[in-house]
Amino acid sequence: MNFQWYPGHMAKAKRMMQEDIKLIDVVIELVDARIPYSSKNPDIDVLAKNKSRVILLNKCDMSDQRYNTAWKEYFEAKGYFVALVNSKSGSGVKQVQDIVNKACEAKIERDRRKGILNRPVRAMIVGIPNVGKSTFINSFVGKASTKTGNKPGVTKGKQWIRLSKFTELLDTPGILWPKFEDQSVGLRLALIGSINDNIIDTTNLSLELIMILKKHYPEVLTNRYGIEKVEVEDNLKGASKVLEKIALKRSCLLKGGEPDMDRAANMIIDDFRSIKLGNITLEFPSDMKDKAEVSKSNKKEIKVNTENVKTDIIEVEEKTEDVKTVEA
Ligand SMILES: Nc1nc2c(ncn2[C@@H]2O[C@H](COP(=O)(O)OP(=O)(O)OP(=O)(O)O)[C@@H](O)[C@H]2O)c(=O)[nH]1
Ligand SMILES: [Mg+2]
Repeated sequence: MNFQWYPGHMAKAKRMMQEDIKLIDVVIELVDARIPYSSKNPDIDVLAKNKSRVILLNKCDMSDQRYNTAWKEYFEAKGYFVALVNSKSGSGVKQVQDIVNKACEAKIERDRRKGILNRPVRAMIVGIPNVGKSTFINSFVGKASTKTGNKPGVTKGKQWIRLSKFTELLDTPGILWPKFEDQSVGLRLALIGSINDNIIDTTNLSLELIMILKKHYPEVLTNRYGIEKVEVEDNLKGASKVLEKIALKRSCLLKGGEPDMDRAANMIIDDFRSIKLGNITLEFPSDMKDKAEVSKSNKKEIKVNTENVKTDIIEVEEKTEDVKTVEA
């Protein structure tokens, strides 16, 4: 069975963004540098059609430095203005103003010709849940202006923030899209924490992670879990054998001495999320050319705990627009 997570507040947020897009000059989309492809919402391309586009590869402190530049170049080649940022520490955030100015050069010139001087650039900050939109805004603005938190769905309504007389930002709730064509996209989104954990089977999640580690970071399995090169197939069954070995090595055992797969799965996912496995990127620009084929071969069985799905539907608080002025 496939899983999706598109609770009511996301559909509502999308409608709200469709209304606001008229006011916007530039759309700044945050993606997660560990999964730049899977964390890029295809719905934003439709929403932001004909707008200047900026992509920020956020959380670049958690991803593998060796692939950060390759991903930057990948998106630049597609016509986006791109920056690598760590919104938490603020590293790389300063350059974003220059990038926004560059992305809006044509608009500023059009305004100038019409005699409009210094109309602020309006930027909409978009991205999937938990990608770091509010953290980025706080870092960009230089003080806490919007609420953040390490779980998806913290921002529920929209919020305008005036950065300076030249720039206004619109923070938006994180949105996903109604259907993941490629189920590995959903699993990767879950691995980085952008999908509510209680709708996902953690064992399947850990198997996706193990398959990637086995292929691209085998040394991590050896160094952290003492798993030497194992001759197993490159599929779920093979990954499951590796998980079993991890459970045994780490003494994750059930009462009868059997490996406790659930506990081992949770441990490896936590280790990944808390960077105990090191800086890991889960997908690579070089794989993108085969993406169509990969999607076809990746249709997997994924168990879903549907009982909890309903509880994820959270209503958006209908707020009046709240403009905060922050000195730049
Ligand atoms: N390491 C690291 N953590 C980050 C970075 N940016 C954000 N975070 C963390 O990621 C978590 C989510 O950040 P938020 O800013 O609340 O994310 P959001 O995109 O606004 O989330 P929603 O409002 O739920 O859609 C928080 O725990 C942040 O501290 C970053 O660049 N590096
Ligand atoms: Mg937020």
